[in-house]
Amino acid sequence: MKKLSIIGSGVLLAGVSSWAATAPTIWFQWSSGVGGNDHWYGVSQDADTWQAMNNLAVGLGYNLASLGDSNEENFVSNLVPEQNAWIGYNDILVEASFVWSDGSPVTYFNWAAGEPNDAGGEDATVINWSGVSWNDLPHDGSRVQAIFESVNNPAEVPESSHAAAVGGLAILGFGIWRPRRSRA
Ligand SMILES: [Ca+2]
Ligand SMILES: [Ca+2]
Repeated sequence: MKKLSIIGSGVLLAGVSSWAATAPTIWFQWSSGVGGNDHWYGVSQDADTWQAMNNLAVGLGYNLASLGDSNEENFVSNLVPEQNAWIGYNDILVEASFVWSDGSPVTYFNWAAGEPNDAGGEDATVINWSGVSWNDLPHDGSRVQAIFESVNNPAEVPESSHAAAVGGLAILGFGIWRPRRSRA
């Protein structure tokens, strides 16, 4: 009996530890050459709550994706084929009044039949629900991957930071070099 309960907690812990709000490692530009807005989009590596994903995005200087029309949704949907994923659309502040977390005007939505239903209190939105529609889910309960959107490519290191990093390495190299010389 005791052994069984230990195995049970081990499984539970393994499950919990797999949730993490993680930044994308690859970003894709929806280029103006194909009718896009030149913004960059990326998918979280792991699944977590809408709230955790939104906090991560804001902390890193971008946002959960906001979708202005079906073309933008098609582009984003193809980054996570057939998987539910968070976007910025939410009614956390005022029930039944959905807004984009990045402040974009609401010009488009694509709810599945019967959604949003706020079932038991649902204030955040996933895409690719039952095909390619949207569903509202609990923003601090359900855990899926998230799609982020950034005006600039977050993977690119700004020139000023790059110069500072190179300068720092040069100083470090000099500091290591000198003691060796003085001992010789
Ligand atoms: Ca709601
Ligand atoms: Ca729902």
